[in-house]
Amino acid sequence: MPIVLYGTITSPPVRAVLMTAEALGLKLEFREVNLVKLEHLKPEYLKINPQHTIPTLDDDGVILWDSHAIVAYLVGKYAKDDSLYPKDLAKRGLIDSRLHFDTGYAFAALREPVASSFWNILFKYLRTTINVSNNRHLN
Ligand SMILES: N[C@@H](CCC(=O)N[C@@H](CS)C(=O)NCC(=O)O)C(=O)O
Repeated sequence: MPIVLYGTITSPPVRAVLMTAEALGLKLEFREVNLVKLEHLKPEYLKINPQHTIPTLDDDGVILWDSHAIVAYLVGKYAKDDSLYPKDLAKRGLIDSRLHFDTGYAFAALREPVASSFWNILFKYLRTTINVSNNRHLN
């Protein structure tokens, strides 16, 4: 069974998973989820990830989302040694603190302005498209 990663290449959390897979020498089957086409809100995607975020991993039925959980899982399962995610609790604690900093502060700070302008642009586009198609009979 291939290890399947759902996402889109421009997403920073998806790239974190791709970089981790590369560091591990792991081949992933990439399945595009296009946010602009709202593919992350389709029922079949919501069935595997009700939080409708990317990335989502499917490793032979083990389904995980949130890039931080995914990278820790991949390293725990497939790394040949513990250099990327040490068993030593002090070293691991330092890595965990950085991962949580990313979740709580770094990516959160990036996500808010990007998400709000993304949705603004999308809704403007949808409104224009709907107006154009509603008014088509007037032309
Ligand atoms: N903490 C999550 C953040 C994932 C996230 O917010 N991804 C964005 C794309 S970069 C997304 O899926 N946005 C669509 C949505 O939230 O509906 C992770 O690290 O995986």
